[in-house]
Amino acid sequence: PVGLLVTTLIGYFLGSLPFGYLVARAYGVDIFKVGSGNPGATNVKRVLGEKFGPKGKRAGNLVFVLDAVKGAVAAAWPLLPGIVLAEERLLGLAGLIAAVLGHSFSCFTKFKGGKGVATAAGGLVVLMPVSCLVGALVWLLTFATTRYVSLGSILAAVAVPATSWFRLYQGKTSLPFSLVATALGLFVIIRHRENIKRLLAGTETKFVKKSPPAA
Ligand code: NKO
Repeated sequence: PVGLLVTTLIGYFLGSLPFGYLVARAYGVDIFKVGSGNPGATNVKRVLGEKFGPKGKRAGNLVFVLDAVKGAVAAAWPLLPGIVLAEERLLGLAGLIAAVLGHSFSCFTKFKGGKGVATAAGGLVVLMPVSCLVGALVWLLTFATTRYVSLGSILAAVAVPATSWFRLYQGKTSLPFSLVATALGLFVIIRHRENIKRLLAGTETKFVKKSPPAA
């Protein structure tokens, strides 16, 4: 129980680190007030890319890396050799859930936050690499064909638990992993509810490469 408490608190703290907000603020932008209003990598890249060009786009990529790394660290540290916390492997799952909740309800930004995609992906790389790989492929394929980042995230959030349940059926994973994959998937989908409304209404923003102005 002490292990669970410590893992959860550290996970929540790491997840709360508001990298999207901080990186945008370094460029003088309040990310909660522009674009989709989401402090995630997509909106930072969208908004800073428009204002500052390639440098701004790189800032968006940096937010993805930082948000993913905090999820990975929250999930991985309880599993490091030499760290003896009673329930061991399952604690990584608790750390990841706490990190995603921290990311979305950050104690540093008045309990506002992002949609949890990058943070979940970082933790899943560590804890469920196969399901994560399938999710990433679904994300890439969806984005490449539709240019909707949000739809990619939503379908990845279906693919990750689906893969995990299939692996449970194959005897290659255990129930807690499939349950956590399902919880994370549902959470990510619920966080995209405004995107879902826009997708259905046909008003969701596509992530388009700006073509250079005609000569
Ligand atoms: O601003 O509302 P917006 O259009 O920004 O943003 C919607 C977007 C929010 O998410 C992000 C993070 C972008 C990360 C993209 C990398 C995707 C790698 C996919 C790995 C699959 C893991 C899915 C985990 C679900 C449980 O969606």
